[in-house]
Amino acid sequence: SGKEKWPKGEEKVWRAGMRSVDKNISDVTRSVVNHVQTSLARQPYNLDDFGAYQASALSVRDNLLVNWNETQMNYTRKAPKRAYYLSLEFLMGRTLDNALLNLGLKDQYKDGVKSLGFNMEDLLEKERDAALGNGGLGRLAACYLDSSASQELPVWGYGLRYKYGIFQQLISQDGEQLEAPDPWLENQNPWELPRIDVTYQIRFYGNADRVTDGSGRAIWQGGQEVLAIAYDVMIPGYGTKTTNNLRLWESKPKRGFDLNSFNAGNYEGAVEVSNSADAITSVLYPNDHTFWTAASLADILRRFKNTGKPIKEFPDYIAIQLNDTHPTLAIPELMRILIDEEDLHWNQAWHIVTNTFFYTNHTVLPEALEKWPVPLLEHVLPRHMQIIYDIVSAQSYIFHRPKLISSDRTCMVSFPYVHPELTADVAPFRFFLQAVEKKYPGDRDRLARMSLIEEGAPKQVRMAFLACVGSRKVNGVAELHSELVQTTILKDFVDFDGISKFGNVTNGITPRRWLDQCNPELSALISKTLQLSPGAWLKELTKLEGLLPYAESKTFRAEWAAIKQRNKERLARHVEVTLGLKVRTDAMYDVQIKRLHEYKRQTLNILGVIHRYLTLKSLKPAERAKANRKVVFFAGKAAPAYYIAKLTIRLIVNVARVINADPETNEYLQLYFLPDYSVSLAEVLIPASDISQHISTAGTEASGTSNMKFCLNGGLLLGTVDGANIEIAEEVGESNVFFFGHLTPAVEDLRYQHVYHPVPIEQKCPALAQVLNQISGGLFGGDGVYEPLLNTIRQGDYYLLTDDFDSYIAALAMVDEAYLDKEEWIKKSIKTTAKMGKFSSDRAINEYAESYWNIEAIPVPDGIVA
Ligand code: GLS
Repeated sequence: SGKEKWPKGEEKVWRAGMRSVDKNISDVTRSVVNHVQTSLARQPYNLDDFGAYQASALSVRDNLLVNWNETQMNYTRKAPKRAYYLSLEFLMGRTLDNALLNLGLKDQYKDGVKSLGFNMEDLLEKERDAALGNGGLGRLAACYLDSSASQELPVWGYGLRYKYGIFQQLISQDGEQLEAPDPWLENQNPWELPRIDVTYQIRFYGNADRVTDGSGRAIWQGGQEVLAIAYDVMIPGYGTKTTNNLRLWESKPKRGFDLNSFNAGNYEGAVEVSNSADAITSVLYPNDHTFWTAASLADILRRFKNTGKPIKEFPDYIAIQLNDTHPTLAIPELMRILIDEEDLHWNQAWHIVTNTFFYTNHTVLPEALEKWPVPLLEHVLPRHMQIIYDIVSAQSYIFHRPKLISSDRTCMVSFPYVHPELTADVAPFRFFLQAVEKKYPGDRDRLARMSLIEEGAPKQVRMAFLACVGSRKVNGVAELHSELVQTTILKDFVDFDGISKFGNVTNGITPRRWLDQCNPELSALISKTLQLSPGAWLKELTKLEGLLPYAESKTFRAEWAAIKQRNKERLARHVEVTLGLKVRTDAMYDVQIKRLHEYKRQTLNILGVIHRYLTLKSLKPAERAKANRKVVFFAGKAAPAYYIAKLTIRLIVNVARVINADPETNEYLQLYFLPDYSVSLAEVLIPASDISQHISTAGTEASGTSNMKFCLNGGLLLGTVDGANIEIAEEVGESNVFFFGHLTPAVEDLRYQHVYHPVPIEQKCPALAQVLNQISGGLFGGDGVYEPLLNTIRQGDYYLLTDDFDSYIAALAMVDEAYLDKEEWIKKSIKTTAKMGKFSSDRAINEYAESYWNIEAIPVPDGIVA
């Protein structure tokens, strides 16, 4: 009505937007206004930032949909080989800014919403993170989707549509982590499309009866069925029309099924049996796991069948990547489909399976290797358990008669697969035992070690072994890690299968989100300096090397440093707005952000901070005034049942209280624990960092990916010789990283010494002893609450803090010294960014595409795909 106010923007723009014929209004503005009216059914005069975000998102989605449709049509028409990335986690973060960047529409939308009275930066903040994962593994999956689409590769992701993202972390008055649910879909999610037309029925429980014709087939019936419904998330490539798909499955009860048992977002239940890193999903929910792997396979098979190709060509057209062992049941599931539904011979099915799957291992920590109890699997998935037993025996059969399987799929040799013993639980093992026995006579240990099924009460299926034997290739995620996979957890399989099955693909990160989006000023400076469009180097990241000569230019260094400074100010503003705390910006920013875990050694960091504090306190004021000013940031979540990790958070928070309130020292040292770490928080923290810490006990961090993000943004690295730190140092040069600590080969012996020849800490590491005594003595309060944490160091010290503390302190001192020479420091920073090209996820995904999946880019032609 004429009396309504139009507080946002100009009335005439809104009115023009409502009349589709008005030529004076941009398409973007019109489309946003249109969504306000029709999709949101709201009026401009009471539209808030959230509404404007929603309307903008829906409008951007329209653009994505057009490209998405064309991409899918193009794939259907060309029917190329495709790859599918099966992952229980996709840590997507926010979408709007990324979609705008990839579509090349950032400026148009910025102007469009501005003409309606809104500021795009405020709207971006209204989006909730899609946090369907724990940490690096889930974020890696998200980076790989971005790179696949950007490289125009026919890759789809498959995952689970959790109703709850990872818990929201709150910090209580006394510094304890509290967990609150994250019902991220509460406000509707504009980025997904429900596909009620794409559903599958997935069976659980019931009975599997073998058919007695020697074919290995079975009939699985009874039990219960659940419905899987597809939700599609569009994944736009950067600077290309290609828009791939991430298909997430939602479960729906079919006839009164107890939905609660499918609530994968129920983290409280999920963590009960686990205290390992990133372990929420490693909990034993075979129903959850199978539900989505089964739905994904059914979907993949249906698409394949639509091409009209014969089933034996399945591996010529499909590659399936298992992101860790979580989706491993896809292996027996595909066997089941091929044998029971497609009537294939067992050995034909096995041949197809072992040429279709690829397995990436993401950790060698024994406690994180999945094992599922046999009785549970037998109950929930009786047919799958049967097949796993069959795989054990078939492995031995193939092993005995390798010639029977021809590598040429077109003339597959079919041998009769007769297994009179198959119904007997353990009988199939005989074959396996015989096979191993034959190759390694008398080596009973090896035999027990290699079995897919671990003896014990109950017996357990070793999922990593199943993934390994069922896959064509197995890889680790950084050079050191891949070597450890081959020489430790899967060593026997390397001996058995040969080394050629094993490889390495060092992880990568997408420079679109992790440089251009999170650090727009630096990105602009790089484009200007290289005299390239952003697209020219963001898609060919090794071009950053062109920055090297500019490290010698004083003006360039000044610009570089000024951007770092403004990023610190942006972070300080963020902390002030969200926590009400004032952070100084005239200091070095030292950041450690990752899941809380003993192996990642946040404890080492906080003990180092206390050591620094005690040292500062002991100095005379004149001496203290020479100290390097430093602000230390921590962020990260602890698994809700991981007692020691939660205690570490509590210690950090309480040390921060004491240190920040100490007028003698707080000019020189401040400490912050930022709650509720997320992708979006990382985007603010990383560009502000001068130095970041990646200080895992050598051999424990498979790769790490935040190390790459910091270095790409010109933050230097303080770390151990572990994971991808090693390859980063190889690229940027050892003089530009700060390494300390014992090396991987020493770890085993050091642990042995701790157990059998313990030396008192006072003697071994007096500086550390002093720190521990201060904590015990109550300097940070707690009334003895930290003793269990301190005892992990005093007794056993599995993560080798007493061994590495002194060299850690020495490395910190080197960092301080280096930072005092500002010009040299900036040079290091520039050189580091310049040499990070290798760590683009584009490189990594191309390695998977070429060396593993054998797929090619399928560009979407200009014009409409017919
Ligand atoms: C992880 C590793 O712990 C990380 O080192 C690695 O960077 C990441 C991606 O490969 O995978 N493994 C895991 O279980 N969670 C991870 O983040």
